[in-house]
Amino acid sequence: IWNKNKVEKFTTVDAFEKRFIDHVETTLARSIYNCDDLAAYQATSNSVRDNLTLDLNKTQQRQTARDPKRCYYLSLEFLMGRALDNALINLNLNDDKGEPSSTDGRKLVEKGVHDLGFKLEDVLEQEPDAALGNGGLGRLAACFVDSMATGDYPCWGYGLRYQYGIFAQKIINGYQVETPDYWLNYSNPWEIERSEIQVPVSFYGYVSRSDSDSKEDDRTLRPSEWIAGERVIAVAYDMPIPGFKSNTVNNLRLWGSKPTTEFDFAKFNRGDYQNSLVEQQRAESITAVLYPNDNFEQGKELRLKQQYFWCSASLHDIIRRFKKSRRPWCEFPDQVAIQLNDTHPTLSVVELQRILVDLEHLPWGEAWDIVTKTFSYTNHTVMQEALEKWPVSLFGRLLPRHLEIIYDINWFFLQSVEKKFPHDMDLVSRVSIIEEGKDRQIRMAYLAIIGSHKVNGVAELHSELIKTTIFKDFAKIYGNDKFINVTNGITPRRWLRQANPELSSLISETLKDKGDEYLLDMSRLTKLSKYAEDKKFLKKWDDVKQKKKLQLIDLVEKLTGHKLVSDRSKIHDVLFDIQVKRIHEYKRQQMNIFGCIWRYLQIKKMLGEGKTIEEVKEIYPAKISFFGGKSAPGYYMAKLIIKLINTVADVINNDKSLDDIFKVVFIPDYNVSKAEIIIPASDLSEHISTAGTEASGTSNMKFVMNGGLLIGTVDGANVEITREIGEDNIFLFGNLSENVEELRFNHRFRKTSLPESLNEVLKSCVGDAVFGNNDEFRPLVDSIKYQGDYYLVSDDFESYLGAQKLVDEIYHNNRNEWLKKSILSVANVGFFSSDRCIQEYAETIWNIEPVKV
Ligand code: DL6
Repeated sequence: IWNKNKVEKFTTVDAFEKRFIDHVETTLARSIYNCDDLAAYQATSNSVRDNLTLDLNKTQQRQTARDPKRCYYLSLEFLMGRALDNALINLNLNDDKGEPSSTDGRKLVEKGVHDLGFKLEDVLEQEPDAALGNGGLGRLAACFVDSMATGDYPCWGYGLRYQYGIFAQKIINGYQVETPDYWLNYSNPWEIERSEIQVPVSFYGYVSRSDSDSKEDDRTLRPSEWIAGERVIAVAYDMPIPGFKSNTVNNLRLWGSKPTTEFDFAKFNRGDYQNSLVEQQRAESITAVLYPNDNFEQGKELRLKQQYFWCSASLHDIIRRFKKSRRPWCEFPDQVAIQLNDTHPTLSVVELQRILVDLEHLPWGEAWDIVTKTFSYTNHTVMQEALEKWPVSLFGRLLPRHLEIIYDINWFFLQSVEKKFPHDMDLVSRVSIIEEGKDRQIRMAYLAIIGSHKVNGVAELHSELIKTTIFKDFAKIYGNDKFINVTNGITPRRWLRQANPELSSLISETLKDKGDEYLLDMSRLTKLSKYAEDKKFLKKWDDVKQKKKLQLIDLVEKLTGHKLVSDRSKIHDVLFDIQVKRIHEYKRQQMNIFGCIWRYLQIKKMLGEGKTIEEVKEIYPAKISFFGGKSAPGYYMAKLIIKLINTVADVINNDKSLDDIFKVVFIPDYNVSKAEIIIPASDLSEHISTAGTEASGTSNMKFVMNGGLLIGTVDGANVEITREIGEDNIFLFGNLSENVEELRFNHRFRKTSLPESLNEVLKSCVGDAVFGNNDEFRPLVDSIKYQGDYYLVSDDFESYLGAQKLVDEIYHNNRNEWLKKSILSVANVGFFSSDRCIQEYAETIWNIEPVKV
């Protein structure tokens, strides 16, 4: 009976339409006559999800049968964006085995939706972003799960199902105002609630040890019992992750918290309803919100609770799966690889050791050997303020047994260091997991390094820097084998095919690649080089860009309600210069806006000298500078930068004398779905961090993939981008990372003077000057003039202006040269596919292989 009535995937337009109507009438309980765009989105998503779920089940059965080594990617953030369009692109309409079907799933659904009276575009617009991340780290995780499925790797992601994602940003009077992002408002068709998968997670309490166990000398070797004080339940929510042209659908398991069924009946019985519910609300609060900081750690108890909740539930799940195959524990690392996405999941190292020693009764050494062979750790930042530390007091109260285990891990580790470097007691104290002081702290990065067999940075320069700066001592202790580099990547399915269907079709048409195979094998793009001087092709390439620029104009006009350009037919002459990313002093949006101010002041000077607008345009051709990005809510300087950008925009955009030759725009609420419109529209994008501060950057890769040129410092992945696309095709400027220390020293202890250009700009930002705004921006100005200019704006400003001048010249005087650079950049961007990156992780760190049909 089961076989006869097997549920089938839809593989034809008719079958899709039938499935759609079924969902409208049953799942949504609506009539087809009362079906709006939102209902159409939900019915389409549910129909597509049915297909994915069937493939998810098959993938899991296949993997269970073959029992390969699997990898689990633990990330506190997965910045997925919208799911439907991506699912359509990756939709595999093949029924069962073998090669995935060649039918274009997206076209099929588009036709079905159209037959039913809707436009796919409008339907797609209904979906809220799954914004469960802050920025780079979370979006990287989202690209990775796409590539894992595409490469048929047996990998799962584990994260948290926050009810509120990253806040929505409103700009009111030029200031950022945060509003909650309740993304689950209309239910989420992309998740499968597994109410049967419930894992209890404990907190607080004390450690119990029998008398015979409490001997000082061997306490570490004995299991202990943790008598917990609070218990909550982790419930699994699964998101199917389809691969592109693959039969694999992997799983992203997100945990939601809920109370145990134990209820404070006494309080309830007394009529104290409010308090009887407190415990329940406390349990639910664990996964209520995403912490909105990136590159900064705050030691908040709820955050530590989130981390343990997630690590404990995930490990429990991983172990349950491992135990099914009845292998001995020593085979655990042959079956399981766990990647720590930054230090946030480091508690899982301790939790695994606890489970093995306390619950499975393995000897300490044997357990630790298993642990270190299982874990590996990716570092995403060298910024001191982002390195996670937890006060010992807080930690010990929440996780008393884990604190003991950390002490013991530390004790064994420090012994081994002492043995290896007997005369270097300073080294021993420097590498301790416990930072001594008034308020003792646990250094999570040290724990992650000690508990892992591999540690990687995310771009070559970054991986070198961690070995010579923050983890220098560890590089000395462990040697070069443990510290490796895996340069980041991005998925071309979302960032080229989905974000830029126009460019994608031009590429497939030019490469005669009907099946879009280049999205899997990006080396095929190199064939585009031969068209870099072909006039007809240049025209087509340029047409795509202009179309994307108009789409961005539409978006901005819709969001701000203001007309941005008066004559759309002239857009071809206007250079779109874009900087979109989190707002941070190290990313130097302030330098960009100072550059805008400089441009404005120069234009005004020329006009004041009686030059005509045409004459001005010869030197400062038409340009729009776009900014976008969120600041952490408590980051004062970043918020001031947003206000400055909006203040400058206000003055410039309202200055009629400029006759539209220069505009500045702040795009509110930058997120993944807006990025998909913004990035393809760039002529130029800015990646201008102080050298040595940006670990990699990934938007740089996205812009290049869409034919935008970069202006940037020699930092993060800009270095490898330059190598791949050629230094003639990128506008590099500024000091190198090896000079940063000396420059900072000079600012602090010697007098360094500001360049005249910057002086002039800063003067216009204080007091009652044109951008002064009652001296509001004084702290920004002072940080450069009097407080050491930590981010070296003054050292790089002149060379930044120089690079911008070159940009203007080439864009306006030699458009074909510009287009050639753009084509050559796309032709050589293949290295930055996350497929390459995941393959490197799989081969060099995880030691896993694809599981194909
Ligand atoms: O590795 C992904 C991404 C890098 O591209 C960025 O350069 C880096 O800033 C970012 N880091 C974070 C937060 N880091 N921490 N902790 O998002 O990672």
